[in-house]
Amino acid sequence: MKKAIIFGITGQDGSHLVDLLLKKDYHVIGVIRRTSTDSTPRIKHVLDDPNFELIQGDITDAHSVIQILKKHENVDEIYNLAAQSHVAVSFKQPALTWDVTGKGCLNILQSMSDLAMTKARFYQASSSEMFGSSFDTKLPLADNKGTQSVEKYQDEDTKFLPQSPYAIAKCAAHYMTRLFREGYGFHASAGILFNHEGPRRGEDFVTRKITKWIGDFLRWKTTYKDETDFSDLTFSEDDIKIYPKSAEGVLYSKFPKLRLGNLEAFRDWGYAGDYVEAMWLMLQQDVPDDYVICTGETHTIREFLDVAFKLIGIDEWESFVVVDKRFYRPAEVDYLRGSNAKAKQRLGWEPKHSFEDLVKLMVDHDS
Ligand code: NAP
Ligand code: F7E
Repeated sequence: MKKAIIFGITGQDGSHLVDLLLKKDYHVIGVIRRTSTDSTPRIKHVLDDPNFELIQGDITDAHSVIQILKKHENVDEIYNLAAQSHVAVSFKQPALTWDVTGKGCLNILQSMSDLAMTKARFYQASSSEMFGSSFDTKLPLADNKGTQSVEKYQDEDTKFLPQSPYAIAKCAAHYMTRLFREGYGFHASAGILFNHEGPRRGEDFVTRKITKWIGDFLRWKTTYKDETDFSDLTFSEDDIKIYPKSAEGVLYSKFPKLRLGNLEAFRDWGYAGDYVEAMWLMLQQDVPDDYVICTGETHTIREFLDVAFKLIGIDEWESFVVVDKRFYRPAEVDYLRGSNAKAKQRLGWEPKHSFEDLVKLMVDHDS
């Protein structure tokens, strides 16, 4: 039976990866940091699995990392998914982000080196945020009208121009992973993953913030009237109001509008369940390497709103949303669209869910 350690077990990806590895008959050790409230909701369903165990540790504490690895020196695979992963938060807490997202990776790699764990394979969760404002261009074949437009994309050869403390910390961890691979001969790979989402996504990332709001809004609406009829709503600057006919003693009820930041950025959004498969595949290769994992499609936040609101019967979402400058970032990543040609060719990996599937999955889950 193969054995794997997952740092970041309680996060979105950690929870999908443990599902995948248990299905593949691994024994999985999940590293969990001490928190004052329960951080296991995403992994509740595996806590009693005999092939799963939790161990306490924090990747910023090199001592705790080396003790964990020492206890499991014969481990086959180590996945580092632990991070302060919120880009906007990284502008407010840059030093913490550096310690967790950057140095945390070094703490694992250095421990592997100190313990001479040359057999263990290592995965680093790198990010499309490392590209920042950088992209390459290609000319696609002209369409049947002879029109040829330039396509912007990022792949493994695109240079990094990070735009946030988060992205800078990820670049450091990425280069450290490469150094341990090329300098010390470790089987260390980095997946440069573009945004991936799903029902287990943290509620302060834009996709889940939108679908969670939609679910809460529908539940509020149904309390008073039919959820599919929106003609009985009125709108003030910050709120949506309803005047119920039957609810006794209630003159009106109000629900806060959805407050978002920049709606113009483009993201290449995929489904998290598909992406953990790519992480595993990278560690099954004879030769370690770095891979871009993405769908190859890009959409703005406006387009996400279009699809999500249409699913609940609203064609014009503008009056339900407030653009709030508080959610703007000091520097934005305007355009992300990956090319997954290398992953397709070498790993045989492809995303299984379309953009529309993803939005529906999330709206259905939250409604
Ligand atoms: P996430 O939901 O934010 O999960 C992050 C995980 O890291 C959580 O389990 C968290 O534990 C843990 N963690 C934070 N600080 C830690 C520390 N000091 N010691 C040990 N563990 C710590 O992130 P995700 O979406 O699953 O992403 C997984 C990884 O992929 C992250 O490294 C992220 O930066 C990277 N990534 C994500 C995406 C994406 O679109 N999701 C794309 C590219 C790269 P708590 O539960 O205790 O907070
Ligand atoms: O923002 C805009 C925001 O926070 C996406 C992380 O998993 O993917 C994620 O980083 C876009 C940005 O994800 C709101 O300005 C508008 O343009 O959902 P996000 P992210 O920053 O792309 C990468 C690949 C990672 O590696 C990260 O770990 O949406 N946006 N309004 C908003 N974003 C948020 N969070 N909240 C808003 O209200």
